[in-house]
Amino acid sequence: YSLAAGEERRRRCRRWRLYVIVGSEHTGGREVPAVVQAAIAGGAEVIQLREKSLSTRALYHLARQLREITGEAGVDFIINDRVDVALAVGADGVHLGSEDLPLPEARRILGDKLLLGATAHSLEEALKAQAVGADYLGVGPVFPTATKPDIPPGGLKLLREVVSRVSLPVVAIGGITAENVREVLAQPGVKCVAVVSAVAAAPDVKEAAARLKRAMEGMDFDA
Ligand code: TZP
Ligand code: MG
Repeated sequence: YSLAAGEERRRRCRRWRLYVIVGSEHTGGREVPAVVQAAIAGGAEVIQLREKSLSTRALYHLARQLREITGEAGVDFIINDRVDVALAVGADGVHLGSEDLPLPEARRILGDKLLLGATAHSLEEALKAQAVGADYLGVGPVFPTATKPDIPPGGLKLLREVVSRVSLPVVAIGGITAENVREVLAQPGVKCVAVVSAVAAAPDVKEAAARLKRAMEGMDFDA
């Protein structure tokens, strides 16, 4: 039964095309819930709340609001770093990196319904995350990005390596814009892109998300 639950979780992630990450440092002073509403109106299918410096209570209140908005829209809601807050607000999943709870511990706490995403900056990290139970992988940075300047970009080559060696759904991240999204999704097996600044920092958030979705039109997601 647990195998079937894992397959169901991965199936859910494979439907994603546009994954939008929001946090108050990236919205240019605008309210995060308003930015999330606009991103969903523009076509985001997954929202991740990524807050690195709010108090737990403030994060909880914000996450509750986003759970309400995403729930009404039928959009998946993922919380970065915080297994406890994800459970508290009934989020759909958690995204964890190498400095967060180990994936097996997170899975034990979360039960078999919630999605567990992991960050991979290299093929080695991707293989490791798959081995310890991730449901999807965020792979990048693909391109240079001011949002994560400390990690050297792996390029499309990193995506190709990971997709050829890993069976989990892959979410490409890092420096992705409407200008380069087609070359990212042209890599066989890459069906979803995650963006921070291209949507959350755009002057017109809804239009920025819609522009990314339009740029994806006609791509063969079954390949
Ligand atoms: N992980 C790898 S790159 C990145 C994260 C969180 C930041 C992506 O931000 P942007 O603005 O879409 O380049
Ligand atoms: Mg983290």
